[in-house]
Amino acid sequence: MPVNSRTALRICPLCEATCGLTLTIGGSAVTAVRGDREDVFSQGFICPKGAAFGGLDADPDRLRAPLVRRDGELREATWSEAFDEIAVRFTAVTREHGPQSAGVVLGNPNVHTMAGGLYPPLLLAALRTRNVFSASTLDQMPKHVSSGLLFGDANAIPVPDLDRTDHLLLIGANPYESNGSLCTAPDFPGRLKALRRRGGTLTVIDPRRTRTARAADRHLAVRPGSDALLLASLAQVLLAEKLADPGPLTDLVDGLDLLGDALAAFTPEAVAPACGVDAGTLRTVARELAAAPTAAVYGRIGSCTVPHGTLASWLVDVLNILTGNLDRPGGALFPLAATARAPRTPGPGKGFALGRWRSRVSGHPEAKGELPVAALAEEIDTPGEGRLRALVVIAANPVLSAPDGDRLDRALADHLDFMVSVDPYLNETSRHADVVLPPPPPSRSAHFDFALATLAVRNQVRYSPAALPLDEGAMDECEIHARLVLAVSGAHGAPWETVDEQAVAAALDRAGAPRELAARLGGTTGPERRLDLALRLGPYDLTLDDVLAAPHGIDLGPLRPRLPEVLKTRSGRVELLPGPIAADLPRLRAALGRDHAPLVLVGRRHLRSNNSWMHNVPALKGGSNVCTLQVHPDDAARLGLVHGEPARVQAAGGRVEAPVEITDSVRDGVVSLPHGWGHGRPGTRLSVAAADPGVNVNQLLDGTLLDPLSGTAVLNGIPVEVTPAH
Ligand SMILES: Nc1nc2c(c(=O)[nH]1)N[C@H]1C(S)=C(S)[C@@H](COP(=O)(O)OP(=O)(O)OC[C@H]3O[C@@H](n4cnc5c(=O)[nH]c(N)nc54)[C@H](O)[C@@H]3O)O[C@H]1N2
Ligand SMILES: Nc1nc2c(c(=O)[nH]1)N[C@H]1C(S)=C(S)[C@@H](COP(=O)(O)OP(=O)(O)OC[C@H]3O[C@@H](n4cnc5c(=O)[nH]c(N)nc54)[C@H](O)[C@@H]3O)O[C@H]1N2
Ligand code: SF4
Ligand SMILES: [Mo]
Repeated sequence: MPVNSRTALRICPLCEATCGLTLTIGGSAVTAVRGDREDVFSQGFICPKGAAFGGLDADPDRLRAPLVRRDGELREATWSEAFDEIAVRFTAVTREHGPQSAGVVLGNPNVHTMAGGLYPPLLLAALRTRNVFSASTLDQMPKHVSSGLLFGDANAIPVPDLDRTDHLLLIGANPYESNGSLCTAPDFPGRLKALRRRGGTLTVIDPRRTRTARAADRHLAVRPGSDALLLASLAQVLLAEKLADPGPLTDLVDGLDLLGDALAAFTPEAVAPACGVDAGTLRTVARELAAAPTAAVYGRIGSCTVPHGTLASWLVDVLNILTGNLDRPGGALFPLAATARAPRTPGPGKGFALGRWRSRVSGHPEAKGELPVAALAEEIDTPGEGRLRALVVIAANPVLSAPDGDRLDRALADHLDFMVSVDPYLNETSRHADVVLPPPPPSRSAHFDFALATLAVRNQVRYSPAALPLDEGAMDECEIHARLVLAVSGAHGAPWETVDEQAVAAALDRAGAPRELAARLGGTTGPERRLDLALRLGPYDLTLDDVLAAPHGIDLGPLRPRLPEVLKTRSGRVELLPGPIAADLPRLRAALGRDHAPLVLVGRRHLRSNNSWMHNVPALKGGSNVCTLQVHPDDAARLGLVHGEPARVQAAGGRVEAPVEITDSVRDGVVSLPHGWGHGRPGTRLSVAAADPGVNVNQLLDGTLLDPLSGTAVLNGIPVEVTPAH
């Protein structure tokens, strides 16, 4: 290391694996990055995105000052000019048109920043709007709804006990590229290898033979969108062959007696044609699942962003319950994070309600307080009482990440009275904002994983203070969020610290703790004080000082059974066949007899890409490397497609052109394009990404296909037509 260099530790915020990084700092720059071998959780693991961490600091396109629109153009402004503009113009809209004229869009990086963990609830409370949209309805909302219905808590998501299980059934996930999701596990691939080394079995269900599938004992190339049928057949076999044995869970579960009838139609023979997997294999998988000493069923994106996403998510846990694997080591367990509220006394809870209100235009039911992001454009561009006129967008790029981005693009350009983006880039979405508030790069912010620790395969706690001071004129993202809360709620003049102090007081009241505790809190900033409070009120008797004294983290042990204290259903028990699920089963039965489309589209992720961003980091650039249309050789021959030549893909929402990649890693009848590409629109400032832009797969969707229970967009299994493009 050069003499004037030092190192600093920082948890990586770039995916859900939360690896500990060791940054080399030379002067005021990150000059090298490696995995922190002493990190209690990640033990030195790092991937190419983590290695590109310093590229985020170095990016010349990154915004370094707020932008305010003047005479139609976004111009650099001071922070106080930017917040003044919001205070005047945002509140003018809500004063005239009421609270429902305001909306909030929250994107994926909010689960990866301290600000995103601490302030959005305060913003929503200040705005009192029902127009809340997030990446969840492009992602995991089906799992929240299924957990809400089964366990009474939408955030109680069991995670597979990767390090101890004997048998993992992995559905619609490709952790060799994604590094895992709703299952925080640094070096997920290494943990899968260890599973097989200790004699365990890995089965992967995916229409593509992914890197994860290639590392498995068995790969079932399922037809897209049919996982709920497949999983229902596994449950049907367990019930019909009397293999179902919830063990000690039996006394905690309601509705077991009704499940046999509810799933009777879904025999392996009945689902096999729709799933494209033979009945004998399905029976074998079910029997092996029952026979394994311990097993865990885990489903992700491919099982969520499909027409029966909530049913598939529910069936994942039904299988965990029927095999006695829920809440036991080696099965699927509920993590206990250091900032979790202290465990409740077992007994009846408030339960989980769906559809407490509906969206204005299409009448979509809310789920977990959110409306489908696929309906955002119509809420803005459809005239009438209650139209969405003022928008706050935080760390989101729905013009690329959500269905029918062109319609949303026009809606943002033509129909909004006012828009704020909190984003470090002028991208396809933020280019429409009237005010852009840019946060600093991760090296300049402190980090704590409030959300991901509740999904981790091992209980542990780690905190990273900022590795570098803020640049001159920059503002910490926590302060940006706090000032935004003040600006939109008409309290513009107040010091931003009051936002945190009010949050501290409210948290103390909620916990029934004395207000005097506030005076004893450590930390040098408002967010640190709130973290200290959450740790003190949490289940491990920790303080911020304890965590600061352990820079590589504190291991809090393997996951432990704790189902009774998790349950918040009205019955105080697991509700195995909740009403909304039972009511949706006829729709699944109807899918049994339906003809499948001859050609359908699925997505995919690449290790060196991250949703719609990071394509401006030179180490990770390159739409043409990855944004290809994968086609099975038989389909290519039938359709006259040539490897490397462009193909035109046409679907209900529009058409795109992409180069053909002929590969037998996709099953026949399936083509695949990754998402997050399609850069280079006028007014964006992403020069590296724009030079090799790729195409926007979501332009093929019209936004009408949703999983009805969760409002999640159907992004996989889309009927398409493909022709040569020349
Ligand atoms: N077809 C298809 N579409 C998909 C998916 C798919 O599988 N297929 N996946 C979906 C999924 S799972 C998700 S999560 C969504 C993601 O979709 P989004 O959440 O809309 O978008 P991201 O691409 O993650 O972009 C996040 C934005 O956050 C900004 N950002 C980065 N770091 C920070 C930060 O520290 N602070 C702030 N304030 N902003 C930051 C980036 O510049 C970028 O503009 O995409 C979804 N879209
Ligand atoms: N490198 C990288 N890592 C990421 C991200 C990224 O963009 N890049 N994004 C992050 C985010 S926001 C998320 S949510 C996670 C997602 O993490 P994962 O869920 O692991 O995401 P994918 O890698 O897209 O894997 C989904 C798999 O589902 C398959 N699939 C598609 N349709 C179906 C279907 O109908 N049934 C079944 N069984 N499978 C199907 C696809 O072929 C694909 O292999 O990854 C996170 N990590
Ligand atoms: S796996 Fe995820 S958390 Fe780990 S270094 Fe890569 S991007 Fe960062
Ligand atoms: Mo996601």
